[in-house]
Amino acid sequence: MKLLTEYFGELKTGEEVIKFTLVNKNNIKISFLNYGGIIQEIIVPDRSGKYENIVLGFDNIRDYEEKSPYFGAIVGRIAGRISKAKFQIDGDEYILASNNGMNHIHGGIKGFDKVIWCVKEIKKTDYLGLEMSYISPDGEEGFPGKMNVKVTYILNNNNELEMKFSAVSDKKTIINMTNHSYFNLSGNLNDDILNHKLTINAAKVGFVDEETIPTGELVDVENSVFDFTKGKKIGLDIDKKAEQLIKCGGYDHPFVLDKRQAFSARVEDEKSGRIMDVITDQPVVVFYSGNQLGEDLILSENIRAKKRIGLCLETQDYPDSINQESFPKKIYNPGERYTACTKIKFYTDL
Ligand code: G6D
Repeated sequence: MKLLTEYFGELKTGEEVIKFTLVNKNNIKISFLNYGGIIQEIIVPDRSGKYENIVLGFDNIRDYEEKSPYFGAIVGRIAGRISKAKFQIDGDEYILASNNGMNHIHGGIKGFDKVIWCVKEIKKTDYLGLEMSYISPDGEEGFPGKMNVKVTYILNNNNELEMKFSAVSDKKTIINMTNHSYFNLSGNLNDDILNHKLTINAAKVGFVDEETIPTGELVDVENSVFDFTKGKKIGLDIDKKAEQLIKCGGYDHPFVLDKRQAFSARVEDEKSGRIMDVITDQPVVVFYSGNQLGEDLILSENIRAKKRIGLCLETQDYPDSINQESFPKKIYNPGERYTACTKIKFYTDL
């Protein structure tokens, strides 16, 4: 087990960005930045033992600052969209940044993805980790309450990455965090994700409107383009003339997870043999098929991005729940701790 640190660059503010790399006994390597708590690289083997990167990212800080569609980032205070960029708690209205049309997305102009996190290294015999902490001031991005936030990343020798989120505020508030990594198991982006076989253990999917705001409808997936219960290639139905897929240019939907299953989602790449299992304590996963990725982005290793070159499985609470009558909503009282945990296991089909 090794924990390496190296200088990665400087923000425009002059703040230093450090890259932390965790290496386990099987030589699985995961790199993180103190900027945005970003997962910058995940290096895992294919069935023949070839180690390659399986997440989208940049190799310089300026691109992360200026061009990133949340590559690998911690997202918060609220993952997803808040309709009309406002919400109420006990009759008080809170106005957020409208940074996605009329709506708010992913914590605002300077969400958790764009702050410097304080990093504490964790070194144990059978795992390594990083404890990242940030104090979000009262009113930051329009959200109430001074909030102590902590994200702990753990890499163990079972080739599992565990992500634990925790936050406590001194005022009544809302919080719903996730990690926004884009995965591509082909390795070094050799292929897009359309041949990846995806399983999502979810019987219902949330429909969205033309601004990708939930309509409040939770619809059975059975025999629909949203049915991933038995595993299917992402490319099988993605371009079908289904109204919801046309609206989002692919998948960009919240799936309500069936908690009785051993895993929440599984991604398999037949060609490389790589598999990843996602297990979460959160009720929802947003599957986003990288519909808006474009060829304007030059990624690490000088690879040009393209539509659907990466997929996101954003585990979280119900999106926009504070504004959705039909969704369970959670308002945190002062001192009440928010927690969320998602584990990703990397292995091959050998
Ligand atoms: C698009 O709608 C999608 C979001 O879900 C995603 O997080 C973002 O691109 C990066 O807006």
